[in-house]
Amino acid sequence: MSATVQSIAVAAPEVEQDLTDGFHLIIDALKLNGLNTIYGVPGIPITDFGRMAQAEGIRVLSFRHEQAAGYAASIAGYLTKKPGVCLTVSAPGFLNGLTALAHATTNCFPMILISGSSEREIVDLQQGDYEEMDQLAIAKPLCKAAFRVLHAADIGIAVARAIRAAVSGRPGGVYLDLPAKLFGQVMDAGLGQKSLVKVIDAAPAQIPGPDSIKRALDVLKGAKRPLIILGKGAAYAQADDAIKALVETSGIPFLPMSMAKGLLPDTHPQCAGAARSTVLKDADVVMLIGARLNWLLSHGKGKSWGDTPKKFIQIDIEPKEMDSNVEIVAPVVGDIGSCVAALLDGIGKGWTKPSTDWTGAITKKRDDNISKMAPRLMNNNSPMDYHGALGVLRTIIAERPDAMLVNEGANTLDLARGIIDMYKPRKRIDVGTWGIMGIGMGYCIAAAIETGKPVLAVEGDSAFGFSGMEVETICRYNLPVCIVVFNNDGIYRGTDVNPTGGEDVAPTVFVKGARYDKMMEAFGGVGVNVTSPDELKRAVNNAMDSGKPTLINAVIDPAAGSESGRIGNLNPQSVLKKKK
Ligand code: ADP
Ligand code: TPW
Ligand code: MG
Repeated sequence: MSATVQSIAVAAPEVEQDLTDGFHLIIDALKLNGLNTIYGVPGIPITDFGRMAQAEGIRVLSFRHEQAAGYAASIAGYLTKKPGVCLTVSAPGFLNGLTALAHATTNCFPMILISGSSEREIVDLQQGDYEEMDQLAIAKPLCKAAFRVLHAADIGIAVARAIRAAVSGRPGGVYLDLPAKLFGQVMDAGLGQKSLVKVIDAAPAQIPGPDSIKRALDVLKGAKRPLIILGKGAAYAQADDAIKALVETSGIPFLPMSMAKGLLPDTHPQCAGAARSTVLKDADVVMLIGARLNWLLSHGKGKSWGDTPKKFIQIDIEPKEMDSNVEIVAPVVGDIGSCVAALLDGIGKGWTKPSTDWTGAITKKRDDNISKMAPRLMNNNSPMDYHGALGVLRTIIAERPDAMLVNEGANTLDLARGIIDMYKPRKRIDVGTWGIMGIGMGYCIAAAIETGKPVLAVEGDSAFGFSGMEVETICRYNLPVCIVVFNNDGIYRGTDVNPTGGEDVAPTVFVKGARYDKMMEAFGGVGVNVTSPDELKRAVNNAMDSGKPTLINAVIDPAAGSESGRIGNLNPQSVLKKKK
């Protein structure tokens, strides 16, 4: 009897074919490749996709704006070496996410922007679909690669290509265009499963040529005043032990770029961070490790590099980076782990450390600068100046070196970078290559999610405003994020006046005495208003101990900042301006 029943049950599936669809295949492809977190904003045509992804165990974090979700994905890529995934709706959602995709590409962070889109036949005939836009064409010039998938059977390959493009070679942003109909397309489940690709060795080691290593070592050996500059590429590479060994074995002073701070502690005896202008001027050989000679290093020439002739050695995975601004006498092309290991190998044999004339001069300069700054960091002025407030945060990070530090603003950025020492790799994340405002809350969210560590965000009041609505997201997911808003009533300073005497305030000025802390309270988080460094210290420590979402409105003297922070030299000003 039971056999008869069974045979009927067995026969049935042969008739009713086992099916899968685009929704499931995309989810399966992401999961198969260890992409388990999505940052995005729901809507047509990806609402159900987000729901189903959550149901299948992917962490789906819903933001208030795609740009913040995109920035979160970009920094997730930086922190994990796996592409961060951002999911958006078509046209406007896509465009909102696109800024972050371009940012990821510019900063060499791996990221995949997945956007729903309209059907080709309507877009190409420009028939005016709901949120119609030729997204693929628009994305292409702004990212490393862009792909569109029209058939469910191609999803596996498309996701694999996107992952490889994002993480191999110089990392960057990839756009994946998914037209609405793709999600519902069905196919045989077995064939679907077979079509998925688990990417093997997505970012293969790139071994430098032995000649390039020998050339670099010869140049280094001929140096009297060598310097190593560590960039965020070195931090990204996660070759921390090899880099430490190279720096310490060679005895060469090092200068960390902003996000490379902490790769070796800023308090390391060889750290030249507090003697930056001296080492740039006086070094005769400079070895760049994962740092480009772009505007952040004055293009490798001009006044800040002084009169001493320089020879540059550059370690980078991107061959085209060599000679981009000045001649590189010893290009070393490869991944940083492999290049640094090879250099270390070569250095072992008969290496002489730099003279104490050079290292001693740097140490003296550094110690002088640090002791000159020390009293300013201890002031307890109210309203606060930047130094008093940052002196407190400097101590807090020294006591909590595992915390993630997010930083944006102008004065708030430049002064925090100089004052707050970092102790561990990849703890400081900031405005990056573009000096972009708006990364703040997205970075906080991704930093908390990806690292599980408490996050301290040091935010200019203007900078904070670009992504401020995401405090709701932070409260909703109950993330251990403490945001300190340096509230100086505006951009750079809150003291500008409208020269016409008209009713409008000056373009750089905000509402005076604004209370950003109330925004946090609106969503159930903790809001605190502080007016002195002592109060600030207490509030931040409370927040970091409790792990509760907290926003501290730190009242800063509106006259304390300077125009454009430390990069006023890049700010064009009319010589024809009327003198007051
Ligand atoms: P910073 O702003 O800190 O000076 P940049 O973003 O200008 O740093 O430079 C980072 C560089 O690191 C880029 O040129 C990029 O190609 C390179 N890079 C990124 N990852 C690696 C890696 N794994 N190996 C070698 N170079 C890398
Ligand atoms: C996307 C231009 C650079 S810095 C800044 C702006 C608007 C804000 C500075 O004020 P803040 O800091 O944050 O209050 P502080 O301490 O000096 O008062 N749009 C984008 N990126 C940039 N960089 C800008 C505008 C800018
Ligand atoms: Mg400000």
